[in-house]
Amino acid sequence: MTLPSALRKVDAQPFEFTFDYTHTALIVIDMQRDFIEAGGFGESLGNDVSTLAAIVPVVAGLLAFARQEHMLVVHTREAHLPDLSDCPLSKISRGNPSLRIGDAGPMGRVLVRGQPGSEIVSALQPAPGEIVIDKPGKGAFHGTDLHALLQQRGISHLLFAGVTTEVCVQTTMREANDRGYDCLLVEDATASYFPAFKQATLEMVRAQGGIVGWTAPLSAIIDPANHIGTAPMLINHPPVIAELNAEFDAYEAALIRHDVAALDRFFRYDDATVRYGVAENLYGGEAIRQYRMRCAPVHPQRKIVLRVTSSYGNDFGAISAEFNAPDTDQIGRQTQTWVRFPDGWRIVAAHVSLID
Ligand code: C5J
Repeated sequence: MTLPSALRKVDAQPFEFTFDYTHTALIVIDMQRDFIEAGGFGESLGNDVSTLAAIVPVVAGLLAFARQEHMLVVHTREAHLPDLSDCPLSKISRGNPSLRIGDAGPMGRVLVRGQPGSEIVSALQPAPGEIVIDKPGKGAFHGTDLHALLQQRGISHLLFAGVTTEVCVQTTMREANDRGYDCLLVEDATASYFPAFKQATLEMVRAQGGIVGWTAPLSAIIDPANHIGTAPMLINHPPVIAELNAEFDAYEAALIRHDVAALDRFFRYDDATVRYGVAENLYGGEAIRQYRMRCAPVHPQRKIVLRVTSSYGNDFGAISAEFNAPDTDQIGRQTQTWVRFPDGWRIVAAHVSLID
C-alpha cells in the first residue's frame, strides 16, 4: 500500500513535474570511464573529457537522494560483447577515432563489456540491488530488457542523468517517452562534450509543452518543500521489505551456525531492548548478550515455515515467523521489531514462544 504522500512536485520546465517516488526510477546513463576519464573512447574521438567529469558530484547527489527515497536505480553502460557481434559495422567504422570500438587502449578494449574502461566511475558505483544494463545502442531500450524490468516494477516516471546529453541520454529519453513514461532530465546531472549541444537538447526536450519531457536542476528535485502532504509514510514499500527480509535471513543463518557475535550485533545494545524468550525475560542489551553466551545452539535443521514482514516508513518494520525443528513437535513463533539506525537495522524487541 502506498499513501498519496509519496507524491513529490518539482518546479520544472516547461511546467511542474509531479511524481510518486514509489513508481519512479532514476536512470543514470553511461557514467563510464571510457567517456569520462582520459585515455578512453571519448578522448580518442578528440573530446575534452573534463566537462563530463564535472557532473560526477551532482550525479552522486542525485543517487544519494534516490537511495534515501528507496527509488529504483538503473545504471546503463554502453558496452559490447567481446566478439562485437552486437555492434554493427556502421558503428565501428563511423568517425575517425584514434581508437575504434573493440581496439585495445589504455583502459582495455574500448566499449567492450568487462573491460576497465566500460566500468562506471568509482564515485558512482552501483549499490547492491541496483540494476546495471549493458546496452549495445545509444538508446537504453534498444536490444535490452529495460522496458520489461520497469514494467514489472510498476514504474511510470523516470529521472534522467548521465552522458552525453544529446546522444545516449536524449536517445533513451525519446525511447522512454514513446513507451509512455513521463521523463525529467536533471539539468546539472547531464553533460556533453559540446555545451551548446547540451543546451539545445534541454530546450528541445521541454519545447512545445514538454514534447519529450521536463527539465529541472537537482536542487529543485531534492527540495524538502516538494512533498505533497505533510506526513509522508510508505507502508510495505518493496525495497524496505526486501531489506528487512535480508536481515531476517542473515539472523536465521547466524542462529543456525551459532554465531554468537553476529547474533549479538542484530540486537540493539540498549537498556530499552527487550527479548522474551521461550523460558526467559531479558531486559536490556547486556542481559540479551549474557544469555547468548550461555544458550545452547538451535537445531541445525530448524526451518522457517511462515513469515509475515511489514514496514512503516523507511526505517521501521516487524517480522513474525513460525518455525519448526526435528527435535520438537511444537511450533515455534517469533516476532521481531526492527528499526533502522545510522549503523544499520537492529532488533529493538523480540518475543519467542512455542505452541503444540
Ligand atoms: C556516445 C553516449 N556519445 N553515452 N555515447 O557515444 O552518449
